[in-house]
Amino acid sequence: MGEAERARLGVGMVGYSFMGAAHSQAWRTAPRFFDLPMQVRMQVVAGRSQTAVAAAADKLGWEDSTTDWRSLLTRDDVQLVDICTPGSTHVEIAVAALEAGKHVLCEKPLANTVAEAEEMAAAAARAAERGVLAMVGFTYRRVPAIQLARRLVADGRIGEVRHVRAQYLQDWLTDPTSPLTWRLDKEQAGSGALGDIGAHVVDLAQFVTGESLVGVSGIMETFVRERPVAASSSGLSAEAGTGTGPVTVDDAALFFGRLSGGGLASFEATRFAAGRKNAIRLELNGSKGSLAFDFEDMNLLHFYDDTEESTTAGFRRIVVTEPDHPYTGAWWPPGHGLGYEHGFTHQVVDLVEDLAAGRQPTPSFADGLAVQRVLDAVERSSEKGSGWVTLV
Ligand code: SOE
Repeated sequence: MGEAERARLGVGMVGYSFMGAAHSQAWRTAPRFFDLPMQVRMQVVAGRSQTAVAAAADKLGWEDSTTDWRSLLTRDDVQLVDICTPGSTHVEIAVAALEAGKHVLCEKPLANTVAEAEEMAAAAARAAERGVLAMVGFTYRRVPAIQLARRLVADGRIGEVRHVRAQYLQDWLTDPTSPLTWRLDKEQAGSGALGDIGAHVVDLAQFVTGESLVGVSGIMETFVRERPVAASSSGLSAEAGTGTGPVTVDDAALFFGRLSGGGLASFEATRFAAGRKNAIRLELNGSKGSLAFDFEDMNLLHFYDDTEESTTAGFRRIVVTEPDHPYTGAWWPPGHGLGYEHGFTHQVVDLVEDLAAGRQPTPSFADGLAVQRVLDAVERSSEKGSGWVTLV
């Protein structure tokens, strides 16, 4: 498509730390590797400190910077607001942006509470009537092997889903002297491992199966309840200041649930799995076969076809880098794998294509709200001694 025919998509991003950097590389890279139907402009980034946000703009490739995120809402050169800030700020920024007629991409989890997520989903539904669209950033959906897994499930290759086994394992908090960053503060993060990483595996389980959780039972724990306060932080790391403060979120959450198709699902989210850096493990067992994935080996999908002759049947290791695999044709020759950042890039590609077509991008804010309801149900279950909590 020629330059003149492509509508302009000016992006204003709020936040520029870990997620902001990941989103920036995606906005920068997507138009260079994919033929996008809109002209993406990295217009402006907003942050709290003038010097820091100006330096971030320079480093990450934004044309302008500001300390006032509200100024994005009145700028004619901004058509989309990308929210990369802690969960406590999502509702205010997203609702204001949608009401100002700006499309929104919002980092996960959608919000810190169900009430906030409901407000955001309602604002998104109203905005959609005016052609203003919103998406929540569950990026791991855009990993090629995950897309392939969903396709195989939808094509009936594993039959009826009996089990989903989902784990998100990290270890960046095993050191008890690791300081209190915002992710350990309920006011800012809403919850701990549950919302930060458990939200991803809830979304993945529902996305890959095409089903939803109808009830859950959970248990949560905070292993280290007091930590040094942070003098400064960047992404997941921080410098300790003087004194200590309470950890107000969970360090780990375990839960299980029933899927709408009748299958059973189990989940584990922890930042205390020593040696597991960013292991997202998803295994599905169906009436005709199984699928297994681990993000620490993200270019592979394991497929077991139970309809094959038993003497030669076995897990097949699919290297998901062929030109016909989802997204991979735009990148490198087969076998030259992709990494963490590509999920963010694919998210931009899909979002821009949907915006250009006037289509609702997925996951929508309604999908984000559905995940939020699961997180809330797990917390309520844990509070009442792991009792069953019904959803829907
Ligand atoms: C920290 O646990 C974190 O950065 C999450 O917040 C992200 O969503 C995940 O992609 C990586 O880990």
